[in-house]
Amino acid sequence: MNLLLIFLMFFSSQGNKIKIKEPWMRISAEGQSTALFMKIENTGNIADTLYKVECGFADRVEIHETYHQGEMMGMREVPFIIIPEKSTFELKPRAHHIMVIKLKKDIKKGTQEEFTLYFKQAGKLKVKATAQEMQIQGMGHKH
Ligand SMILES: [Cu+2]
Repeated sequence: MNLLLIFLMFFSSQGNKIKIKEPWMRISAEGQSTALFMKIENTGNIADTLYKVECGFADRVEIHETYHQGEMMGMREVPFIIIPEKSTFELKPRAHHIMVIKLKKDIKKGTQEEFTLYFKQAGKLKVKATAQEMQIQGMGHKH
């Protein structure tokens, strides 16, 4: 059976089993980057995969993970995040996050911006994230 057909079968049988909770992003300025965080709850009986994120106000959006190398902490792009069935995956500072690179405008505290998330099973989901100050000290986010 071809992959597209399998995809369509899952798509039609799954319904909306993915719930996005508490989406927020770090305040930032035009020309710089920010990061988007949220909890992704999968209430379905099969795993789902987040493989792409888009927004209309940045040059590029990537899915990132952080890693440790001795004393150093870095981050790198990953092609997707798998959310196992009946579980919640949390994107948070110092862990997985959505990197929003080269902003076309300032992201001020309290403003809301829309993102589109693409899941293999749940399809396309739109979320509105609220801009907040980063709570954790010493979090460097350099590109
Ligand atoms: Cu990053």
